Amino acid sequence: MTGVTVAYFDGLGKAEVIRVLLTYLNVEFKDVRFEEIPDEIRAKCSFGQVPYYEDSEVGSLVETNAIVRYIAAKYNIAGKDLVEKAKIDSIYESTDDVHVLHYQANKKGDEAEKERVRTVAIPKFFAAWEKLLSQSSTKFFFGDSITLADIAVFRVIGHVALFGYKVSTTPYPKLDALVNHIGSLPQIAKYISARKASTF
Ligand SMILES: N[C@@H](CCC(=O)N[C@@H](CS)C(=O)NCC(=O)O)C(=O)O
Repeated sequence: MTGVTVAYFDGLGKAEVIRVLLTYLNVEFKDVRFEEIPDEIRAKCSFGQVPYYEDSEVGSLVETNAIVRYIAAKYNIAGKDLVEKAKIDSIYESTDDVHVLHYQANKKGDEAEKERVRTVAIPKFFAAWEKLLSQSSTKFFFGDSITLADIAVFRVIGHVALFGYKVSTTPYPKLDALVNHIGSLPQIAKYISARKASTF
């Protein structure tokens, strides 16, 4: 087993955080996409679900958050010590909350609920991230380089914006600067501009 593979449905969904993370890290990966989970991939998915990840070290790995934590740890962007790791993990989980908020609101299809998510629920997370960034002496959540926290926040803001939850970062200057910084990294800018439209 050589190289890195990410396998998922042909959309952003749960795999996109993994793809964006690997892109940031300049890790080349085979981006396998399908309409139905192929039998040979399902057979390697312990719980019958994707995203599916593999590399020569871990072999097969499933569960989005486990994959993300593994990659972040492997490439040293998970935090420098126990406390920083926990804080980064906490921010990562908050991005999952935002992902779930937009997903559930769209699934429910209730316009008032969508409006509440767009104007109240998501901005609360933006304000919280801004506050955390304000406590940092750098433009990143922790230390003087990008960690999983920065990438995960960048990813989810761009992700929900594609599905009806475009919330401006302008009122949050540190968050705005972070998102612009990551978005202008050559590998990320290239990936985002080439990313094909997705319905989920
Ligand atoms: N907790 C899992 C959930 C994975 C999951 O629900 N995957 C869905 C797609 S988003 C799936 O594989 N559905 C197809 C199936 O269950 O057959 C994770 O985060 O990876």
